[in-house]
Amino acid sequence: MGGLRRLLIFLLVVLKEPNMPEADCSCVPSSDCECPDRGFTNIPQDLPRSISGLELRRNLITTVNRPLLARYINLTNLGLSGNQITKITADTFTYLPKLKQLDLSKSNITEIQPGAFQKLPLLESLTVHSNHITMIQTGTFANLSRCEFLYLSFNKITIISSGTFDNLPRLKRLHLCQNQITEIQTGAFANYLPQLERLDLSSNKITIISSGTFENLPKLQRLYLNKNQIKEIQTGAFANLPQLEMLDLNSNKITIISSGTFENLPKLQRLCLFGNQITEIQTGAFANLLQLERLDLSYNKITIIRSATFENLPKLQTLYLKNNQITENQTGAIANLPQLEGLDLAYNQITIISSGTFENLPKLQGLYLNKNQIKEIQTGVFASLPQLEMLYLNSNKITIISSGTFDNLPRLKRLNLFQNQITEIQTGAFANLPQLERLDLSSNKITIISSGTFENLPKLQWLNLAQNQITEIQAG
Ligand SMILES: *[C@@H]1O[C@H](CO)[C@@H](O)[C@H](O)[C@H]1NC(C)=O
Ligand SMILES: *[C@@H]1O[C@H](CO)[C@@H](O)[C@H](O)[C@H]1NC(C)=O
Ligand SMILES: *[C@@H]1O[C@H](CO)[C@@H](O)[C@H](O)[C@H]1NC(C)=O
Ligand SMILES: CC(=O)N[C@H]1CO[C@H](CO)[C@@H](O)[C@@H]1O
Repeated sequence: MGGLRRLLIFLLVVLKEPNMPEADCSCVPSSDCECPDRGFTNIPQDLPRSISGLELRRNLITTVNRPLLARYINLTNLGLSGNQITKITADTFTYLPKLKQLDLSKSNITEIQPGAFQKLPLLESLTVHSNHITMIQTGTFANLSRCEFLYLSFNKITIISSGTFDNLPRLKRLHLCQNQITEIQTGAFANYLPQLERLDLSSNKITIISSGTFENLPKLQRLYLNKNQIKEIQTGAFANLPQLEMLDLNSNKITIISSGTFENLPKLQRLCLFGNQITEIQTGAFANLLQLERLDLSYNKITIIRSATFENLPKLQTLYLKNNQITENQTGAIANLPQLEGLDLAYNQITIISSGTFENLPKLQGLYLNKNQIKEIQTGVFASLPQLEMLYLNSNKITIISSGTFDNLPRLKRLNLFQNQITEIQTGAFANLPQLERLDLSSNKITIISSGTFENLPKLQWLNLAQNQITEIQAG
């Protein structure tokens, strides 16, 4: 090892080009020069011509142009992040035909002239995030036939004109988040982005998604539209995205989910709609999402769940409906979901749980009904939940626990009933819960604990009866 090392050092000395002051950079000829944080105001002109990498991040460089780069024709990596370059003119990089990675982030750039990146046939990654770019002129990214990664986040772009991203045959990721985009022109992404897998448009000011916007993106897997101001999604907006797995529409201003909105998304696994203003979900809105595993509708203004709303979702595992205004249920609204494991209905206005509400949920493990207005639980409501382990009914208005309410829950481990108005627990109410470990009945109005109330709970580890009005505990 030591011998090899000595040989390498010897070679480095031999290979070192003559008369190279190296401007404080640490260089390996034919390889890389590392010159971050050196206070350079210009691109140094005294480094080995043979280098393939030049890292100049966090200097004070204001100008980059063709003559200044002409010396380093073998560069494959050029890092100019964190400088003070304001403008990239046409042909700046045309003497760097081998360039694969170009980083121009955090450099105060306001303008990129069309042609700036032309004649970079091998460029794979172009990083321009965190600048002050307001506009992308058509043709700016033309001829980047090998480009796979294009990062334009954290700029001030307002419009995506049609043609902007035409003809990027290898592009896999396009990041446009944290800009000020209000408008996406028709065809902006439509003309030949055959490899695009990820498109991030989050944290912008988009108000409408027109039909056809995401047409012709045969490989798109993830589409981020969260944190915009989307009010309207036109029919067909997401049509023809055969590979889409994740669609994030969180934190927008959507009020209605029309039927057909998510049609033709055969691979969709995750659909995020939390933090909108949805009051209505039309029947069939989620129809035919055969691969959907996770649907988040929490923090909306939904008042009613119509039956058949969640029909035909054979793979759905988690359904979040918390923090809505659901008062009414229709029998069967959340029934028949063979893979559902988690159902969160907390923080709603539900008053009655009718029998049949949770029918045919053979895999349900967690059911959250806390912070509602539940007064009545009809018998048999929880009767067909063979896998249920957690049942949260706390912070409701339950007055009586009838016998039979929790029958047939062979896996239940945790039952939360605290902060209700329970005065009565009927005999046998907890009689068939062989796996119950935790039972919280605190903050109720229980006065009597009848003998046999907690009989037959072989796994019970923790029972909370604090803050009640218990005056009598019967023997046994
Ligand atoms: C650039 O690379 C080529 C091919 O490896 C080599 O022949 C040429 O000498 C290099 N140019 C410089 C200036 O080092
Ligand atoms: C960025 O450019 C603006 C003018 O466009 C200038 O006022 C500001 O000082 C520059 N910031 C840096 C860090 O160079
Ligand atoms: C670059 O793209 C433009 C416009 O798409 C085209 O006219 C031109 O022929 C291309 N040049 C090269 C070298 O591919
Ligand atoms: C609270 C409430 O509206 N519950 C309803 C649930 O669904 C059944 C059947 O449609 C109604 O009878 C309940 O009134």
